[in-house]
Amino acid sequence: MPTIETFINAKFIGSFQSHEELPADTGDEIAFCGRSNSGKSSVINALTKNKKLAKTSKTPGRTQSINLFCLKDREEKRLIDLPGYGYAKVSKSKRKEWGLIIDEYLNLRESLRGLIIIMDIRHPLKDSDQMLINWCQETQTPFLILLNKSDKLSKNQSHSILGKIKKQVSGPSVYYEILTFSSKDLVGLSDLNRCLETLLLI
Ligand SMILES: Nc1nc2c(ncn2[C@@H]2O[C@H](COP(=O)(O)OP(=O)(O)OP(=O)(O)O)[C@@H](O)[C@H]2O)c(=O)[nH]1
Ligand SMILES: [Mg+2]
Repeated sequence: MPTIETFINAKFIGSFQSHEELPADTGDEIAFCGRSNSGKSSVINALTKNKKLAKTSKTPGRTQSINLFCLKDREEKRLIDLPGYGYAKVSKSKRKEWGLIIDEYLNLRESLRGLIIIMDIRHPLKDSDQMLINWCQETQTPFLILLNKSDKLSKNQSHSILGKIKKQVSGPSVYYEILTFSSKDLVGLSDLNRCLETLLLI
């Protein structure tokens, strides 16, 4: 399959409020997670070349449930848009609820094959990001870190942050990569395609 075509025309399956509501736990899934407003939904739209597929917003807290998408013609291969964590302005009870949704998804979903951890390159590696990385290392779950919104910085600045993050993220051997990315100008898109194909299609 030609790299750039794989994720185009992905389809929306549905939006689910909890782990119990999710469709059958068979096939393979890659979950997009990270802090609120880091650009998880935008990355899915960049990847699938469909700006309307996952709902995005300037206001953090847009994605409030687990949203499932499947590849065109391959319904058993799915992309998962998770709610964001760490957004201080939503109520404590909402934050707890979203945290629970994410925790349950990560810990109970058998189809999960890897995580795409998305950070705003200007605010990388917050505690919650580090917790996700630790979880991946402990559970031997492959992960890919996208330092998103790199269009907001110069190439030099982005490169230097990439170098720093690479030094800070190390640990037990599990497949991982770290890329600078921009869902606005599509920097890193072909590398994202390549990594996702490795995680999802092999
Ligand atoms: N400049 C720039 N803006 C971006 C980029 N990616 C996303 N954004 C913007 O960041 C805001 C948040 O994007 P979303 O994709 O909704 O972020 P999210 O992580 O899904 O947010 P929640 O669902 O609220 O957790 C939107 O205004 C996007 O247009 C990027 O690469 N560059
Ligand atoms: Mg979102």
